[in-house]
Amino acid sequence: MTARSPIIITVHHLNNSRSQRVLWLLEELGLPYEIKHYQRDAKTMLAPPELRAVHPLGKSPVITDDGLTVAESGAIIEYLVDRYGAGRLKPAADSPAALRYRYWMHYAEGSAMPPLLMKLIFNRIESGPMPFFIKPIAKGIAAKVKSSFIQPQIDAHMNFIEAELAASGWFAGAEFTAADVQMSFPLEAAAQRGGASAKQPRISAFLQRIHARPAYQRALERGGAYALLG
Ligand SMILES: N[C@@H](CCC(=O)N[C@@H](CS)C(=O)NCC(=O)O)C(=O)O
Repeated sequence: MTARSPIIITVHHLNNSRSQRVLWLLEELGLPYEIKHYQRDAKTMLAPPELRAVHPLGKSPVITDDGLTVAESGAIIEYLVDRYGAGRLKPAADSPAALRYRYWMHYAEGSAMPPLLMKLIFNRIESGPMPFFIKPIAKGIAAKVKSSFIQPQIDAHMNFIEAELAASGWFAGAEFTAADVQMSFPLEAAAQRGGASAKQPRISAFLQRIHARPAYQRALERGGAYALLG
């Protein structure tokens, strides 16, 4: 009988990014892992080219494990929970919470993040360098797009999420699951970009609860500073 090789999951971790939630999940599951750190370019905020050697898109998070490379936060989270969770952090397959789990796992990146990303881009257009004679026009267009389209979209999502949290305070059923880990990033980004407000006390309470979890704290210690872009 040959001994099973020990698990060595490598998280290719970009500073101030979505990969923080993968570290958090690994801490929640108590799995051994190593971190390979990558720093954003200070000017463009893009990932360094080395990350493209791991995965062609060069985005974070991406993990390598047992000869596999897994990209895309939702796919990584589902892979880790399904392969190593032994039933933890996931509702039972035939329970009503299972569909909610799947829904939020997709919704986070598929629906919640696009308007938040647009807000980040348009904030940067407003504040970025440009010739003085274009600045008033560019700022006017950015402000108009934000107020007429982006912010109403974000408000609709935040109000929807606020209502959905009413049942238990968690996204998929009565218990904390990996869907809460996946949903943490859009809510942290919204809090940073002025999307979640005092009008959404359940979202604020959710963020406070997750930030107080020992596993979340340990992930911060291992991952280093985590300040989302505004
Ligand atoms: N939907 C993807 C998004 C990946 C993504 O855009 N990651 C950002 C970090 S939060 C990134 O790598 N940005 C740097 C770049 O695009 O160069 C996921 O959830 O994994």
